[in-house]
Amino acid sequence: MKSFSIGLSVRALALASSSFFVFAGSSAIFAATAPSLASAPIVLTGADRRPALSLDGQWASIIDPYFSGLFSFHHEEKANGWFLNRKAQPGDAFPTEYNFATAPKLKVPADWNTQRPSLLYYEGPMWYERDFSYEPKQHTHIFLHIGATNYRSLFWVNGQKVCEHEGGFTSFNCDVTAAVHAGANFVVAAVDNTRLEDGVPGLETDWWNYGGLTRSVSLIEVPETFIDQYDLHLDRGEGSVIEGWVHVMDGRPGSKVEVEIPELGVKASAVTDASGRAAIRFPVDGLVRWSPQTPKLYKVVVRAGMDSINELMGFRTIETRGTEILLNGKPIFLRGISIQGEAPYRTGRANTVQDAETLLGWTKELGANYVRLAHYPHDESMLRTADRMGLLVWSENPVYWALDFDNPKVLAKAEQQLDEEIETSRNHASIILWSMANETPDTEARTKFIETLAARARALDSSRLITAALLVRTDGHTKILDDRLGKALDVVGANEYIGWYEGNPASADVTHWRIDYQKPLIMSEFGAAAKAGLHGGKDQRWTEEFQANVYRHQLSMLNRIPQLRGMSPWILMDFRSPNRPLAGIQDEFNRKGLISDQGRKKLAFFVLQKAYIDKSVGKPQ
Ligand code: GCB
Repeated sequence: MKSFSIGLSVRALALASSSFFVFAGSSAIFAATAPSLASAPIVLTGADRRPALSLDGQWASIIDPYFSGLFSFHHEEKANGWFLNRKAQPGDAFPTEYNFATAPKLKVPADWNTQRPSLLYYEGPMWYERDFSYEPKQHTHIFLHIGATNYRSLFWVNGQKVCEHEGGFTSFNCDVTAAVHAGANFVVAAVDNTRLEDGVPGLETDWWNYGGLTRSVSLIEVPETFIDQYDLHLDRGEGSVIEGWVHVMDGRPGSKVEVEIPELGVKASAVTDASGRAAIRFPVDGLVRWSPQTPKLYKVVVRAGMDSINELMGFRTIETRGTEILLNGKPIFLRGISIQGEAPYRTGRANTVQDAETLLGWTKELGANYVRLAHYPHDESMLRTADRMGLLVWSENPVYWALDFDNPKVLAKAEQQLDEEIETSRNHASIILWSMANETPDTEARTKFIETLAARARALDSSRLITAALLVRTDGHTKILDDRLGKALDVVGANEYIGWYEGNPASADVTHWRIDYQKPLIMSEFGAAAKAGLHGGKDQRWTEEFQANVYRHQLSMLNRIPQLRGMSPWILMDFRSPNRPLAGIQDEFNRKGLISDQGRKKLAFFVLQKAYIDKSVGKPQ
């Protein structure tokens, strides 16, 4: 059996030059531990469609602010760290100062912050441990699949290090084949949500830094030769042609790959090339194109040797023509809303199908056809639900505000997260836009940094549009969008807060816009804060009336921008943010939601709903 090396993975091939920085950049904390079977984690497209042994549930947990479970008093990495899950023995000549068996539990998947009051503000390392029993089969690879863990993490199985990862919002898979054995096993994770100057995102964000194993964890078993990634989408040309590729890991060149759509009666086959990739292209008759009106999903079976995946996919095209956005060849206006990955009602990180159904259900009720999933890749269940409900999606890389744009290590981290985002979610019909960044400063270093990301996203996926949420300048009553990054984008996004951070609601009436790019424009943010239930005059800040007033003036201003092709006001639901301490009003929540964190709709919800349902805002052309 061929060894399972990073050099063979699709992502790793692209990343070969930068992966050094990812791990080298993680400083001493991520130095190698012994014994180690660690290899770089890989992406498995459609991992959630594979049979899996769930490891969700209660995990033992130990808070370790000084990381003494991994480092000695002279800050050397311990060979007998807590990853050994040692049980003290009678007669031991030394004390064992931890015991996972008696440690308090934390739920997985979940952030730790909302599970215990003492953890609300915790930023630092946390240990997790879980026992599981397993019967490995011959000729299989076993992966530990982690939906997401914020921000850095190390994993050990039966005391052997299996992988490490940086980045809080993407899924990854660690090869644990050599570490798992028949019978009783245990997995230990050390998760550290310390914010880093050279992190992505960096030190400042306007959301809560939820730590932990925030998305589902499972074991996935695949044959020795298996499909790791695939990309199937509708060709933009005439007629209905599905094109893409399937990549087979550890297979011989010339291995057969099959793609079948039973409902359409089509089955296509191809063979892999030297890199393990098989190019796919086949015509389909009678295809119902995926759209918000007809979110048709087809069962798609992808096969290679002993391996097969049952996907559920929609097929549509997305492109621009001048200042228009065309969905399936027809101009569309994106009536949207921004959403943070905050769980409705219970707060904390959203990660269940029910969270997705609530958030996207409200979005549908608003009359929207589109969502901006800010400011990082959301849970897979949001994307599956958007596919099913017929909501178009803007998916975002967490390049937020100010990063250390001159630092090549930071670029490598942003590239790694972008790769993981695209390679994991590239088969969702709902996603039409890859957003590279949000509100970054217009400097040369920033522009070069994000242009590199945009080129990379295009190389990985040429079937979608590239965007970013840009800052705008003000000159008297004119708002100017001339950020140099605009050149690298297919669709320009702009954030503005007229009536909230500047001027009053009526300031929008006298505002003119100068957009220096002949490209479609999405107003990716505007809004105002209100505490649900607080009423007063329309000029009284924090009241529902004030917020609704900002929306009214904004909507009529937006209608005066000829190239506006969409909007995603800020934001669907209130979300936790430590930057928002105003007692009695904010109480550490960003209150710009149209709905409170407890599900209470504010007046502005109905203002926007009316505009969306009446289609009184935005025209496709
Ligand atoms: C912004 C940011 C967003 C903030 C929002 C606000 O421009 O993009 O992350 O939460 O403003 O509420 O200030």
